[in-house]
Amino acid sequence: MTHIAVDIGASSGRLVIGDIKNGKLTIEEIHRFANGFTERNGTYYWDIDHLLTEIVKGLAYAKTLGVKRCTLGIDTWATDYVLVDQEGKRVQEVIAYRDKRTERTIEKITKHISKKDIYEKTGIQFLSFNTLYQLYEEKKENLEKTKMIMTVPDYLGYKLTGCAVTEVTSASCTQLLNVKEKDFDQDLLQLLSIEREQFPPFSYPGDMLGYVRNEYFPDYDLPETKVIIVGSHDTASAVAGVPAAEKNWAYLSSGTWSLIGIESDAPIITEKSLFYNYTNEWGVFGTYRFLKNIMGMWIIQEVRRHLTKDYNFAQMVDEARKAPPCKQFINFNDQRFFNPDNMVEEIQKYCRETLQPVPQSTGEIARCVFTNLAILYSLSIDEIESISGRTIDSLYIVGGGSQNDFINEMTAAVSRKTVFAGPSEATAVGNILIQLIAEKKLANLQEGRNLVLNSFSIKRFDPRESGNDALKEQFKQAVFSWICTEY
Ligand code: ADP
Ligand code: LRH
Repeated sequence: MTHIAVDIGASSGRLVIGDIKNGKLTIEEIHRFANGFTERNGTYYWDIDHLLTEIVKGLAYAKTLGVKRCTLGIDTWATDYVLVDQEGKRVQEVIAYRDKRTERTIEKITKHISKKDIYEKTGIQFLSFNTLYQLYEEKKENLEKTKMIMTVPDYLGYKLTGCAVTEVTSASCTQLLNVKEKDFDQDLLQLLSIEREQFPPFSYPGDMLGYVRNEYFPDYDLPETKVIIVGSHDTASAVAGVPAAEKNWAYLSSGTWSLIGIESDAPIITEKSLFYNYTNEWGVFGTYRFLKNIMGMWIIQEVRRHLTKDYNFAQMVDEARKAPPCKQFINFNDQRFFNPDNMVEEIQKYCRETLQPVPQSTGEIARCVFTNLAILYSLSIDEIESISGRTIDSLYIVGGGSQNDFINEMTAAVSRKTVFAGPSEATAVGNILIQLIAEKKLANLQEGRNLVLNSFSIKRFDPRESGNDALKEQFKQAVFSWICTEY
C-alpha cells in the first residue's frame, strides 16, 4: 500500500509519496503547484476549486506511476472556512485570511465578551483572522443557506469522499473550541448565531474518513484511495514530523508563517501567556502546541514579489550574506506587515519613521528581514521558557525556511541554542507518519520521529562563543515601547 500526503500551504501545495523502505522513511514529491490568494474588488480569495483539481491531477499522476491502491492524508493552512449548503455545494467564494474585513473585529467582539474570557475558554492566541472573527463578518444570507461549516482540509476531504467531519487540529484554530469541555463553545457560537449542528462531527488524526469516490471525477483515472484523517492543520503535521528524540526541544515551523513553540501534554493558559499572546493549538494524539505566530517568510515572499522576481529564495539568501551587517531593528510582527500594498516600501517607510538607515538593495533588505526574524525567534524562546518554566536546549527548524542556512546560523547565535534544521518537507512527513500509524506500520509518534531522524540529513548549527547575543538587547531598546506591543 502506498501512502500519499497532500500538503497545501499558503504559498504552494504538493503531493508526496512516502513509505518505509529498508528501515528508512523515503519521500518523493510527485506533484507541486503554486498557491496564493488573489484580489477581486477589494476582497482576497483562495481558488479552492483549483486546489481540489490539483489534488485529483496528482492522484491521477500517481496512477500513471503504478499506484493502484493508496492511503491519502490532507493538510492545509488553518483558520479559513467553506460554507456548504443542503445540496453539498459551496455557498461562498473562500475568503483568504489576509483579507481586510477582520481588521477591527477583535475590538468589536471583545465589547461582548472579554479577551480574558475568550482566552480562558479557548486557550487560542488573538489573531485578527481566526475563524471566530471571520464568521462574525460573514454575510448573514450566506450563513442562513449554510448546512455545514468546514475548514479547508475538511472541505477538500468532503469533496473527494462525500464524508463530512470536523478534524480537531484544524478546528482548534477557529478559536471556537472550549479547551476544557472539548467541544465548540456555546457562548461563542451564540455570539455568531451559529448552531453546533452546523459543524460536522469531530474526527481525530488516525481515523479513517472514507474512500475517494472516483465516479465524482470521470475525466481522471484514479487509484483506489482511502482517505485517512491526519493532523489536517499543516502546523500539526509539521510538528508531528519534527525529528526530535531528546527532551527540552522547541520547534520552529518555518514557511509562510514562523510558528515557534513547544509540544505540551496540557494547555498552558496563564495571564502571562495571554499577555504575550501564546496559543494552545490542538495537536495530534492529544498533544497541544504552545506557540506563537511570527510573521515569517511571508515577508521575504512579498519582498521577492515586489522587488526581484529574478531571484529564487536561495539566491536571496546569498545576497543577504554578501550584504553589510543589518543596521535596522524592525518589529516584523507589527500588524502593518500583515498585508501591506508593497512590502518593500512598507519596510523602507518603517525605517524612515523610526529614523533608521533605509535598506535599498535586495541583499540589504533580505539581510534586514532575516536578521530581525532571527531576533524575534530568540525573544520568543525566552518568553516560552519564562511562561512554561521549561528550559529549552535545542530548536528544531523544519519547513521550506529550514533551507535558509543564513537565518539558521543567526538564530543559533542570537538565541544561544543548538539549532537543527530539516526536513524541509516536515509537514508532508508528519502527514505520512500519521497514515503509517493508522495503517499499523508504526507503533506511535515517537517511533515515527526516530524514523525521521534516521532517514533525513538534519543540519546542526551550534551557537558561537562570540555570538551576537547583544543584538537582542539592542532590538528591545530600539523597538520603541515594545513591551506594550505585540511583536
Ligand atoms: P508554506 O507551506 O507556508 O507555503 P513552505 O514550507 O513551502 O511554506 O516554505 C516556503 C518558504 O521556504 C519560502 O517562503 C522561502 O522563504 C523558503 N525557501 C524555500 N526554498 C528555499 C531555499 N532553497 N533556500 C532558502 N529558503 C527557501
Ligand atoms: C501555517 C498556518 C498557521 C496559521 C496560518 C493561517 O501555514 O496554518 O499555523 O496560523 O497558517
